[in-house]
Amino acid sequence: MTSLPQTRHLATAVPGPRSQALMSRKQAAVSAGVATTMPVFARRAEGGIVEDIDGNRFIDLGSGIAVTSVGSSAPLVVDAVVDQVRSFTHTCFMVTPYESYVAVAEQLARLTPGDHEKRSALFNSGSEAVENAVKIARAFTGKDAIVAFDHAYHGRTNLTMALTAKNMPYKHGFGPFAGEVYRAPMSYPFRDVADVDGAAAARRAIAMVEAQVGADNLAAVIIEPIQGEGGFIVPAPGFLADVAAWCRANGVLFVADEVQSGFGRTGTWFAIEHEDVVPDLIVSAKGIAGGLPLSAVTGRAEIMDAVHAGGLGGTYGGNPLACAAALAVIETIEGEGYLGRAREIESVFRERLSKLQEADARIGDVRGRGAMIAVELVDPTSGNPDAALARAVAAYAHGEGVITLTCGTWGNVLRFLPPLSISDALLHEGIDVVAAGLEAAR
Ligand code: PLZ
Repeated sequence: MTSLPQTRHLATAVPGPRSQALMSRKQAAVSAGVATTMPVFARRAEGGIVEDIDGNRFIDLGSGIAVTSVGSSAPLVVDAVVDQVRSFTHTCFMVTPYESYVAVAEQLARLTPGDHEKRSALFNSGSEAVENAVKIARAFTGKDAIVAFDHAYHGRTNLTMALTAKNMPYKHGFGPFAGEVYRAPMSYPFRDVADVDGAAAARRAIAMVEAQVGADNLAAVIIEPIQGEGGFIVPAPGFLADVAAWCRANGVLFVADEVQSGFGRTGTWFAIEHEDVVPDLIVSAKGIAGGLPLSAVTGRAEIMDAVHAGGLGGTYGGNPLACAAALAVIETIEGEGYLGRAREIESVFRERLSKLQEADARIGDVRGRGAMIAVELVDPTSGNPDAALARAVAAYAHGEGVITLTCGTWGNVLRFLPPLSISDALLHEGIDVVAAGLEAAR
């Protein structure tokens, strides 16, 4: 197959006629509960480009929500999966195990923070891995309660909906939710008053947990080191370390949900490394397998081994195609120097977005790390979230051939999650379009 031209190209209006026709078929066949960000259907994707069925080529600033970090159909991933699919597609690791699952667990032990002995268990989705992290934490500690944070997103299954903060669209009408889940205040530098630094925000969260839950009842605290769906919120320096230290001192497990922030996206393998914190359990998914469904819980050996034999598993968890892909993703990230590339992408965004911010009071905040960067859009006079502006800029970008996503508790954050395989030229062009969208919305 010839490679996909790495250029933005509008062959038709967006959406084009083929996508419009497919959208009607979708409406007649797919649940209305499954909505799409973009009005177009994909045909191919590679590097920094997604091509639709009408021949439009979009600059990809989304990576399918932080999944195709090494690019879609990255060569090593394609080869590894093709080789595997010819050998066997599935045996079930719980029935007839295979080497690649073990090899992925070995790689996770090497790449996750901390030099203690580790074990992993593999699953299919981020939500499923988060659920299993909770199971493991409860089995090890013999305690029930779990603390999650304001603005958290941990998934759409029943237990992970309980952990997720935002009602619409994730929870609305779907209760009752799993019990023994408590919520603590997050460190949110842009919206916290000035004297709430990381240490103060940690004291605030810990005080709430001590008063309303109690360490003796608390199995684990789960947190995204950089919140994803909640608005790319980077907690103030020291917040994560102080919360983790309190957990350690009180027999509570510290669980890092790195489903979105992990696997090289922020310029380190895991975002928590920026804060020098070693979690007890760490959850990976999304970018781990280049688009094949795979997730993992990795943690201290004594915690992971506290579960009785047969207590963890699932038909497809650690599927051989997904494991082959994950090993190829790791090889690609290391071979291509993609951790460094993520940091370069951060500099490009920071420079451009900070310049835009200087001239535009609607850009309240520019934040994030590596190839996980966002702008929070506000009403310049009140500072209130401006979701309509975020929607308008995203819609403008979509129409001009750039895939952008929004996020945030109030929907007012434009987030950028390009594949690490994108070129600087495409990044700049994508940012140009976003800037034009901001101007058009004035
Ligand atoms: N934890 C931190 O970001 C998935 C969700 C998109 P799954 N985020 C994208 C949507 O609208 O469903 C996510 C995450 C964090 C857990 C999850 C859940 O991962 O693979 O979607 O189950």
